[in-house]
Amino acid sequence: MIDSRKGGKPLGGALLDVLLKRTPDRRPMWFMRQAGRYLPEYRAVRQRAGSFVDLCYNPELASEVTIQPLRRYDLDAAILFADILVVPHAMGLPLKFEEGEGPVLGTVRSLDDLNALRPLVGSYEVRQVCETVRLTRSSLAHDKALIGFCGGPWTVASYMVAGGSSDRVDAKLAAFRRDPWFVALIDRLVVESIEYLVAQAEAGAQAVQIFDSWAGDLIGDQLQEFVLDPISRIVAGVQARVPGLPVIVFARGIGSHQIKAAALPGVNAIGVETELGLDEIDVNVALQGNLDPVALLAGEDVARREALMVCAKIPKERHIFNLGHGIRLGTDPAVVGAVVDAVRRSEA
Ligand code: 1CP
Repeated sequence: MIDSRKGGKPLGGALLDVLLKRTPDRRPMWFMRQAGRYLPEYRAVRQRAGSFVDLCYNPELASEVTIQPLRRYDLDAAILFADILVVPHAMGLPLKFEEGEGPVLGTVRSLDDLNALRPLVGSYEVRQVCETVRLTRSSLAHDKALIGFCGGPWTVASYMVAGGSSDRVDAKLAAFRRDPWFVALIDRLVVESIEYLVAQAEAGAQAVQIFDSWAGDLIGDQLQEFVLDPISRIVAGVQARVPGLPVIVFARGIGSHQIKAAALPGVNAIGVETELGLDEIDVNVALQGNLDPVALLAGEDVARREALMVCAKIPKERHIFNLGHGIRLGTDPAVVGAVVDAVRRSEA
């Protein structure tokens, strides 16, 4: 899949070029949370779908919102529209999103809770998500990459322990104590995440990103054991079954430890948080990031200036332009467009 060619160009365009260390014809660019409530066309589809969860499992509508940002902007990649909490949901935990309050998820706080979960393979949820991947791939232009994703085990576990968004203190406590149920939960999430990413790749995702948004909670042995080792096992497990599948690791907030994330075998790029300059780390893989999403709230002039400063730090051969975290609610779509145009013009 990743090497098939059409029109003389490799499938997947500039994004896959940078991930696979080929020379891209332009700086690849996409935005975390590029589909979402800041776009009026997203809000319209979301209303038709009913709830956010209904939208995630409606392949026609999920595929539509996956593609919407590429209709508006000259981007290089679409990211599958789903959520990191699809994994625990597909394992049997109830999930809903309360308006304005974020996710409400069933909890896992013991070995009994963990053992009650089912494997996600073959679940309704995963079948629907994979159908979204197939539909989206079949309607995307050949030079646009389709990115699949899952959450990092630490981040997903933190939601499972708390039953939703939290300060992650209960998960941290379990990590410090190495509670056997928590260690087993992380191991289980490694296994299920491998299955989930392999299913997405087989359905047509050409690269995958692991979102460990709360990785910066941990340091030292805990960072190694609950963030870096599990991610490393996922990368190895996925690439054993889908050889050469490019992987982007977004372990947000780990600062100088990004060097360790970049050195994990099989990793093709790391996503870097806004707080760390792209010229402050010396690694052998591509860097993705890291415009501050807050800069997009500051108007077109500021956003353009900051975006060009990010690009000035790194050549396009090693860079995937993105934000340091997701687009914020309240972002003006015109400002996103101004950033895309500025990055494109700077290379002309
Ligand atoms: O319709 C809506 O308004 C719901 C808002 C929304 C959206 C658009 C949520 C709720 N999730 C998503 C989609 C989503 N989530 C995508 C796909 C589309 C894209 O990027 O364009 C992805 C990759 C995610 C990943 C995700 N979900 C993360 C990791 C990335 C990050 O932002 O740190 C996390 C932590 C979640 C959990 C989540 N999903 C949604 C909410 C409100 C939350 C909780 C966030 C928190 O605890 O702060």
